[in-house]
Amino acid sequence: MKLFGAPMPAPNPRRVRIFLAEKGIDLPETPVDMRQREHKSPEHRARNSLGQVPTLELDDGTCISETVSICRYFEEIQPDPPLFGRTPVEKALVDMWVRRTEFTVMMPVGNFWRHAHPFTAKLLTQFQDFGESNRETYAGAQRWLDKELAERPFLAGDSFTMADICLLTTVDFADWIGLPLTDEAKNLKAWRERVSERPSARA
Ligand SMILES: N[C@@H](CCC(=O)N[C@@H](CS)C(=O)NCC(=O)O)C(=O)O
Repeated sequence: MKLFGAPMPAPNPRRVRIFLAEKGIDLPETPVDMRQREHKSPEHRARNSLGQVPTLELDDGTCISETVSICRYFEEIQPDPPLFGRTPVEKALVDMWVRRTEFTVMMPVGNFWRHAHPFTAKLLTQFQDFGESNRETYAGAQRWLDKELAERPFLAGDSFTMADICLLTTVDFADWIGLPLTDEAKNLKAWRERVSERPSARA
């Protein structure tokens, strides 16, 4: 089995590394050099036709892409500790918060990265006004999350789950591209400190 990924600050491969660290699964990452555009090479596109990382290649040659799908695979082969919930309700809540993180938090961060960040300017056609507009969208997402996290220690409830992994990697990446958490988001900041103390967060 081979896990193709890229180091920090790439948020998606980090999600898998944190997930594996929480599970205690030792699977070193095979680096794909994104600065050299190796993720767009024919060799990597044969594993993942979108030319993205992470991708997991199984011993029989099956390639699984999409971060959450890769993590679900590991959850199935090693259920403990559970990171996608135990009961039907917990599982649904984790799923809900993973999707909300992807659509409501990661989307504005990704749009800012693609359309307003100088690093990506040389890689694609940017729509700067649209890119900049995502600052406020992300700020609104923070205000919303701050209220949610006033009521519970982790995003989907009382336990650390895949939803926390998705959100932590998103806010850390956002910070790196110049979108820090706002001072008002006190519960969100406290949550970030709490989950960042876990050894897996160093992955
Ligand atoms: N939906 C995908 C997103 C993967 C993704 O966007 N990965 C980034 C690195 S963090 C990437 O490969 N970007 C290059 C590109 O999209 O061309 C997932 O969850 O795995």
